Amino acid sequence: MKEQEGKKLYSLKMRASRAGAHISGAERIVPCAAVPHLAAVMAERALSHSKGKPDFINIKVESAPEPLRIKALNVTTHEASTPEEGWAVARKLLAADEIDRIDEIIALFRETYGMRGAMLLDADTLERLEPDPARGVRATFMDEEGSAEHGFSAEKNHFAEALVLATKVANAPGIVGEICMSDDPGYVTGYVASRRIGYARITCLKEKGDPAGGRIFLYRGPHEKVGETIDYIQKQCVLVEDMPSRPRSAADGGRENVLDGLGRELAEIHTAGLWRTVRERPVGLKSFAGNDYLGLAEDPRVKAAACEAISKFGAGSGASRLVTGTLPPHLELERHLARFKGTEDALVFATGYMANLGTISAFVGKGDAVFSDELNHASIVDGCRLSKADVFIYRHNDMDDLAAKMSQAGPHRRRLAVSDAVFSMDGDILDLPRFLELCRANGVISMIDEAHATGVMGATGHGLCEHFGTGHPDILMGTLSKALGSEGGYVCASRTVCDYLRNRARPFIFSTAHNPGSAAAADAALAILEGHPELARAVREKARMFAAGLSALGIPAKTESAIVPVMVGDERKAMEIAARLESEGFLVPAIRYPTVAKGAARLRVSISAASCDDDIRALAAAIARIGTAL
Ligand code: WAQ
Ligand code: MG
Repeated sequence: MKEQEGKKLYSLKMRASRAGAHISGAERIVPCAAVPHLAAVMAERALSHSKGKPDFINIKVESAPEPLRIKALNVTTHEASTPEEGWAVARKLLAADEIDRIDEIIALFRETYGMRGAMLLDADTLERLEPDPARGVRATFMDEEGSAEHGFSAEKNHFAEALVLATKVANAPGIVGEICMSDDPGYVTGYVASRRIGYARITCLKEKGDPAGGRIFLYRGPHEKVGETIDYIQKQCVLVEDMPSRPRSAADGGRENVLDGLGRELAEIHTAGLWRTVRERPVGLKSFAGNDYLGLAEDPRVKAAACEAISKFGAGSGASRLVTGTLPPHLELERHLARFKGTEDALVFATGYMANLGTISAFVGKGDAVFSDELNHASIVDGCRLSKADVFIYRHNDMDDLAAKMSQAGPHRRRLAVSDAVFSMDGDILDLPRFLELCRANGVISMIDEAHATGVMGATGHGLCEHFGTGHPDILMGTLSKALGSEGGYVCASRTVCDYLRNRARPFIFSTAHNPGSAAAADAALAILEGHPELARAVREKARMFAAGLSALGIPAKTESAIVPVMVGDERKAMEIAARLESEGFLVPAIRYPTVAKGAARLRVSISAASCDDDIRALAAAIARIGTAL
């Protein structure tokens, strides 16, 4: 019973417009279970159309009538390099189909431009038969058989959609032919079709960039019966079987064919509640979402430093660091980072991800060993994978397990242990003293990632070594994109380590140098942090206050840094809470697999020195209220 229900067919029709002008439309017929994902894909298609953002999107879901299953028309492709050549091909094909007044019909074609539907024309007398000539006749209730299993793409597949329509219409009573040209300015392939011709693609019917497009259905038969034809075209549900794979022509190179299957995977992602979209950051919300822990990304001094460096040195650095990309802001920043962290030398990468990828893969390789915390950031995980070293993953922050793994590991040339200093999705901190001690005792290179520690941990924001009062690890990595308000990654270490990276870290060697504006901005932020050592303590204090407030309201939360995870578990529930918080004016991200384990979804609240105490209290109250109600 339940299964039957899941298979019941629905028609989904999407229509998007702006100021009343049509932008995009689509229809699919799918089983009940595929409806939610498809509705999302349709909305996405509407929102990303090349004609611009719609102000109105209508997605209509209705139960589909009993379908007729019809085999797809036979497809042929006719190459044409100009519209003239293309229309000559169309004439020849239609002539072979006993349509005589072809030139007059083609002359009428331009009258269909701008119509939402197709012109329905008596093939012999050229009378127009559609009840509403301004709108035309619209074919609906049609799709490929099994389209849900093939998956959907937010991109329009002109060929497949047109072949479905042409197959349905060619099988309508009295229809003897069809002519079609897309109104998509970028799509110049059109077609003529009938049961006899099949689906004949013509690779050029108009110039690229031309927004003209239209359709004619040709009818032959008694006019009293045209109503049946229109009914069939508009209401009969048709599923087209045996759709060919995407045609390979000079125009599309078979590209869509190669990408079949991606849509199915996306549908699975959606069904699991793991669908992700890129969206513009909403404005006007109280943000507890980013990593700008000290509010320095918005600081006028930091912004001015970036602008000044860009006007002096250019918008891009123009080459890799080792060629001609090294500019004064890079060297200044590296000097200051080394001084700030108390190391001999420092090296800046274009991103934190690259710093981890490049450093780990430079230090260990085949035959080496790397020990990595199970909750380390993806860039560390990817660095370990790229290195081809044997990877030993130890339980989160469990130094006994790390010790055990170190003694289990066989003879390796070089060994490296790497850990986040502050864990980005949990907000807890590495047991650095024991970590360093284990590395020292076992002859293992130590590396920590201070992405979320710099500017936050330690009495004056110098990081985890200051917090614990320990010495440095061999490799101290961090980012410029969090408390330092800019972007990029860095390694602070001995001269030897940094020289080694300059010669061996491929992301450093083969990336264009870090943007000079970003370098100067980070440098300015670092100067502010050095001038205001109280900022780090302030942000941690606020985060502790938030966690305590939440706990007092019955939602357990704790933190040692600026990050406060609020555990939810279920992915959809986490998304729902985040959406409700947003409607109350708070921006808080829901974090799901693969960023965290499946079933360990959470809200990730990040506190900034710029967050005000009233907002922090209000957020705790809102989370407690929404979380308890759900
Ligand atoms: N029913 C009737 N007419 C329609 C419909 C419909 N459901 N949808 C569109 N039209 C009319 C309308 O006047 C449009 O301006 C015109 O057809 C063109 O529609 O094998 O994309 O959706 O690669 O822009 C041909 C593919 C693509 C050739 C055609 O048409 C190939 C296309 P569009
Ligand atoms: Mg179109």
